[in-house]
Amino acid sequence: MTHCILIGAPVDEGQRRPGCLMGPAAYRTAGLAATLQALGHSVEDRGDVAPDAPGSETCANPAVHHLPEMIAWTRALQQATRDALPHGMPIIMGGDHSLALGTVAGVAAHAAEQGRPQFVIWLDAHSDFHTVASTTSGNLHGTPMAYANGLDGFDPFPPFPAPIPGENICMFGIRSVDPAEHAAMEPTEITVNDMRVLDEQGIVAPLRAFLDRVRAADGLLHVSLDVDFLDPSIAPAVGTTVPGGATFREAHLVMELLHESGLVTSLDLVELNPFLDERGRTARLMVDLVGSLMGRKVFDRPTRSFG
Ligand code: B3U
Ligand code: MN
Ligand code: MN
Repeated sequence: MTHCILIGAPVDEGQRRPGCLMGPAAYRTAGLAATLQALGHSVEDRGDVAPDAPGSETCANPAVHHLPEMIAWTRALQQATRDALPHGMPIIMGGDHSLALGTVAGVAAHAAEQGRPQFVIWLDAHSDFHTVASTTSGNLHGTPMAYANGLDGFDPFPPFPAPIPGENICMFGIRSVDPAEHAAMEPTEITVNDMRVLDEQGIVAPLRAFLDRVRAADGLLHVSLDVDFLDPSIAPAVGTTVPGGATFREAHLVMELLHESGLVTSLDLVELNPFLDERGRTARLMVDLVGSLMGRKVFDRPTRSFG
């Protein structure tokens, strides 16, 4: 049984399509808390994070928008995530993916305090490996992985508390990478399981290989689930749909394997834009995936056999 701590992060400023700020309300409406309770977990909803008033930071890249707002969110979400971790498993209900600038900073700070290594699984169509300096869209939801990996080019942001080494980062579902991100990832040890890898090897072998490393290192594991990891045919409520994503079964299998590992210590749910949804189906799918991550299954495999 896990104590689940729901944290609303209605962040909309990391991209240009309004609506992600309605995400936390959609997860509550779709029954996230009841789903967790039905699985035997306790749930505490800490409400929505409210950042301090933005400052007046600037940067050299003219494309970047909402920089002071993003810095304020990053500070507030780092604190909220860090505060929650000693008490249970934070589940951050976004909000666009820029919220991970703060949440991953929070988990990394906590892990450093515990003297344990931090690992991250990034489930996303995108690598989100731009810096504030390299982004051409100016959308800071495309930057949190580079921040977490300790790259330069985040000047106006607070320094990342304990940069996460590339060996501890694993990306799944990747199918859209900009040239600057590609160049920046080249020298790193990040495991990039793009769709080609998943088509050839499936989900199980690459995921188990990474989870074995987390277990061997006694690491903490943060999962960041972007709606666009999923194929747009099953998850339309996202601003940046990319064809060829994970199927319904692949996504549930990822979640089931993560549950079986017993290693997950924190979770982001990001990029849900309820304004683009079809009668709540994407919100409900995301809640169902959290159900699988937290232990919902048809039968317990080791004790059941029909063969
Ligand atoms: N890499 C592009 C596109 C993008 C990144 N994350 C999302 N879209 N959701 C960019 O704007 O940085
Ligand atoms: Mn993303
Ligand atoms: Mn994405």
